[in-house]
Parts: sequence; structure tokens; C-alpha cells
Amino acid sequence: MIIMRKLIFLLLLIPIFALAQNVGFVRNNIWLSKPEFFAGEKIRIYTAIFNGTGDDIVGRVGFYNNSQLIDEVSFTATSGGRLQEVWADWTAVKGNQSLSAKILYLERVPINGISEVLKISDADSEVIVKYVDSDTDKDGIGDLEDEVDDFKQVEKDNGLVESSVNTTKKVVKGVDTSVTGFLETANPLLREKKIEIDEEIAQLRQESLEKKNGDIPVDPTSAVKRILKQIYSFILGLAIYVTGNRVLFYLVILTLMAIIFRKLYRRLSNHG
Ligand SMILES: [Ca+2]
Repeated sequence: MIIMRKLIFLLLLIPIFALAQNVGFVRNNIWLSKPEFFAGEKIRIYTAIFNGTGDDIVGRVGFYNNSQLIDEVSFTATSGGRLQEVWADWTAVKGNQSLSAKILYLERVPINGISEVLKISDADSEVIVKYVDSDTDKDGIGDLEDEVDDFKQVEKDNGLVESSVNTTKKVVKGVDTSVTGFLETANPLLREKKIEIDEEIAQLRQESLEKKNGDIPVDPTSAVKRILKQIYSFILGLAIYVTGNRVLFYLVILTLMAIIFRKLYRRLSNHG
């Protein structure tokens, strides 16, 4: 990146300096070690001096932030159209910053001859104007952008939580409504069935009593039938009791689910 920029400077500037001045900043003459950074980060500010004279040069460059001197750096630039980079380190601070450099001193130093202080016609570099943000949570996104995002995220999260709570509520309510509906339908049907079965049991009992009194042999299957019906009636009685109480119904369902789950789990872990 920096090499590319250097090449661009050279291409752009050599002709300009050949026309204007033999020593000075190159054009696009100030840049930073990285384009994006946050407050507290150490940044290097670079500039480059072009020496188009036939002699070596010594000089000094000042680096500034908002007109405050950051550092003053001495340099040498060898003769013959060379480019000399000069740099200073700066710890970025939050807020609007304007970074610049200034040639403070130039002196031509011939190998054979007397040194000569040069008049500087164009001392100031360009200015980098930049807003430096901080990044409190160190996620690589500046606070300014992050606050907006965090706010959006919070809104989004709240929305999600709210909607999932609403969905859960709706599902629970839906289940509850259908369970209540089911129980309201099932309970009277079970009651009707139980009455029917109980009547049948009573009838069977009556028949067997009549047969006993009339000395007619009792059909053994009718006794078995009666016992089965009594068991059925008992189960129906339980079902009526359970379906008559919603909470009890849930408890029974949950217990059944737990039993089934445990059986499945045992079977799976045995196979595993
Ligand atoms: Ca951040």
C-alpha cells in the first residue's frame, strides 16, 4: 500500500518539482500508517521530501495536530532526485483532528563547498482532516456507529423476545383453549358412556340374580362380561375425574410423557 503510494507520488511529483522547486514536499505529501483507527491507537504520520538538487540536504520537519507540534524530526536527503521519507508517531485522540507537516529548516550541504541555508518557498504540507472516534467495547466499530447499531440491536432483541413471548403465550393459550375444549367435550361423553356401562352392569347383575332365584344355570361368560364392564366403568370413572379437572389432566399428561420419555431414553441409551 505504502509502496504503491510512493510510486504514485514519484510519478506525480517529479515533474512538478522539476518545474517549481528543487527541494520540498512531494504532492499528496502526508499520509498515515493506516486509514482507519480509533482514539488511543498509536499512528505514524509520514511525509516525504524530494531533493532534486545536485547536493545533499539536511533539514527539519515539524508534525502538527490542530496546529500543536507533535514532534520535530531532522532528516537528510541525498542528492539527485531522491525521495526521503520522514515520520513522527502520534497517539490518536478522539474528536476532529487536522494533521499536517511543515518544513522548518533546509540546508544544502555540498561535498566540496560551503553549506547554504535554503529559503523555503512552500513549507506547508497538505492537511489530513479526520474525525477520530473511540471504540469502547473494542469490537472494531467506532462508538458513534456502534451506539446506533447497539441501539438497533437492542430494539431488535427486544422485538424478538417480545414476539417470542407473544408466540409462546399464543401457543399456550391455544393449547389451553383446545384442551379446555377437548375436556368440555370429552367429560360429558365419558359420563354418558359410564352411565350406559353401569346400566348394563346393573342389568347383568339383575339377570344373574333372576337366574339364580329361578335355579337356571348361570352362564359363566356373563360373569366375565360383568367383571370386564366393571373394570371399564372404573376406568371411565377415573377418566371422568381427570377430565373434570384441567390441572389434574395436565399432570396426568405430563406424567405419561415423562414415563414414555424415560422408556425411550433407556431404550436409546441401551442401544447406544
Ligand atoms: Ca465499538
